[in-house]
Amino acid sequence: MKNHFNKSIYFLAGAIFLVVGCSPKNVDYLKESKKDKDKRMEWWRDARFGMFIHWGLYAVPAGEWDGVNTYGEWIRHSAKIPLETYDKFVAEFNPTKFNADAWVKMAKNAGMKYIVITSKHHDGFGIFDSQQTDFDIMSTPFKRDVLKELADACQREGIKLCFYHSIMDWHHPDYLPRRNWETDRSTEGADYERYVQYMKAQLKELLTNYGEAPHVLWFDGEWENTWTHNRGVDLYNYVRSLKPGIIINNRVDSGRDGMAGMSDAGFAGDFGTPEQEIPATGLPGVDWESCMTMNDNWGYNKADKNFKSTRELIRNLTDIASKGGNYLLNIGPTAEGVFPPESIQRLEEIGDWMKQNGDAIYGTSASPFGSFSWGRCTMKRVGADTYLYLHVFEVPKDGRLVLNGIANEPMGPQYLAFPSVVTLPIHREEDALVVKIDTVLPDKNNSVIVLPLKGKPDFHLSPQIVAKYDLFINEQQIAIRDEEGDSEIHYTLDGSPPSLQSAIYTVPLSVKNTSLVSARSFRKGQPISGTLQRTFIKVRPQSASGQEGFSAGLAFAYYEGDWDSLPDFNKLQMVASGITNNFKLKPTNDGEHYGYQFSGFVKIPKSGVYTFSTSSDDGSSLFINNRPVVDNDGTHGMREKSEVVVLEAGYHEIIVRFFEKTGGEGLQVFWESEDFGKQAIPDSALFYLPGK
Ligand code: FHN
Repeated sequence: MKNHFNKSIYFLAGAIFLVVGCSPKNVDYLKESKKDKDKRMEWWRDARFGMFIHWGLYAVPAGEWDGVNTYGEWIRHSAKIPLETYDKFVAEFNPTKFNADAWVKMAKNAGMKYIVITSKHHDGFGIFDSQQTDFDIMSTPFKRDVLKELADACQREGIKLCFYHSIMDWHHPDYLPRRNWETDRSTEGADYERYVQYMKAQLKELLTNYGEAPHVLWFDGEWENTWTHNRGVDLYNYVRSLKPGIIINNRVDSGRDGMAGMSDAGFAGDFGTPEQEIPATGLPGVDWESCMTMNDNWGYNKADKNFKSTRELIRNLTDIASKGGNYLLNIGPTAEGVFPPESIQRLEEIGDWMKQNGDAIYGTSASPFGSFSWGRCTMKRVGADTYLYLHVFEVPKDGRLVLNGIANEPMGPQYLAFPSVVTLPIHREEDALVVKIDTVLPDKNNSVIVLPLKGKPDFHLSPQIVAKYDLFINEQQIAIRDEEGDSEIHYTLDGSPPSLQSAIYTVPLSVKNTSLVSARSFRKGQPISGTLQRTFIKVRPQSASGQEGFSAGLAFAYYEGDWDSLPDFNKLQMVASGITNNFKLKPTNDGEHYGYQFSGFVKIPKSGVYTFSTSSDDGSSLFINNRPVVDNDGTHGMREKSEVVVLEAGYHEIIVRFFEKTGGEGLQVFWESEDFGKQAIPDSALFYLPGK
């Protein structure tokens, strides 16, 4: 019987690689030209829609352990299953109903153009035949290389197969750090560099043994402190050196902004990876892909029946495409190798919609119009013309779809799913094209109207009213900007519609009272844009504390317990307390099931408008002067929430509450104002009252 986690196998593999390992050619692929990158990314940008598959040993327990049934692919860590116990799943993993063609056809029929599957998740188990370890599918009763079968099926069906590969590895003896509860698992002899060589050796297998696949390498688990920017850049170049045309996500490097998924410039990776969320607006010139579950788990959980409706899934796809992103929708197959029936049903229903409306998704770009109250808009060039796709979710009360700032001559709009000689009525109102629709929509999920426009886009968006906040204390400076230029901006401050007779904008305005600013662009005496309105409200700041005798630091109270949301700490038995110099977490238990309440004063340097934010895993909340400001509660990955308050210069009471259930953990507290950008609240701004 193969000993499928023989340590010596790992060390031997690592040593061999170190001696004979191929050192990647010294090409810095990050210096690639825009033209070359655009060519490499073209198929991915056109695809817009892909299937994520999380499948591995964790499908065997199917989310349940020790009477708890809320786990997913993190079960080994979240349920603190010892390695030896978890490894027993190897002997049970026998997905006899697995059929690569069936999986690929379900993805294809749903309108998905690519599949990203977990070659190895955090548990370290490979669903492919690796020569680097026996902790893979060839040690199970199944003994088939799933990735090979999927690669062949994808080749047959014209679907691009991609691999998700976790940098974090809870199984390999050289991976560090260990799970914080694995105190009995020695780190003696562990060599992280040797682990990196092992990971590279596996990646070389994945990059060279599966034909054209993988078309994308989707890294994950890059957030632990052993993984660094330098390692990320090196790994990016290593992968590209083996498959230069491959696409790599931004989780290859260490610059990702939590679940928002984007990285600052200078970090490696071809696209951002928002997770379980959709950016509020498009990110012009930035490639990104929102990955989401269909229910609440990535890996199969037999009890998780909280599946999103087909309508929500179609509207997510539409919202994402209208902002220029890709949608990676997840399936968690069972240990038998089949998709959950709820997933199959949704894939079929999405596929029905895509068969009629796929043109409004594939190859489209973000429309410049943003979101509408009635739905979304995507856009693509078709020959010399421009096609707008109006995705109607709800019929406006007046039945009018108003598209401001379009100078193009329209051709006949039609429902994409029901092309007919009858076109929908359309007319021009100054700068706007107006499409009239009936009160009954042909598709309850999303009715798409194609609106062909002659020539290349000739749009003129409303001017931007530029000011950081909508609130002010005494006076608000307002700039009005027309990005397209070659126009005259007219504005009003009383909410009336701007006209040629209204004031012309020449220099920044200053308002001293609550004002409704309206702005519109004109050219040669005619309006060429819609009207943008923005209200600026004059408010009184919250008064500062009149107390004195402050000392530098924050008071903290530390608690332990198992919560799914922030508890009322005042009703709990405190485990420890003291003074700290910032919102630092120093749990004294296993780093899970604990909470903090930080309290003190924040010194506001200047009366004004401030944004406070918390970024936390799990939940957190922030109060100023005992009023709730940020509610970032719940069990989730690192997630940021923010809110605006208006404060007088001086000391204001601040309370931050935080709890960690299991898994990742972290708390950051930020502030920003008119005078400075978002930053962690510095120690120098935090105080407490001794003896209070
Ligand atoms: O920890 C993983 C999680 O299991 C899942 O794979 C998601 C999907 O993107 N990524 C990480 C959480 O951010």
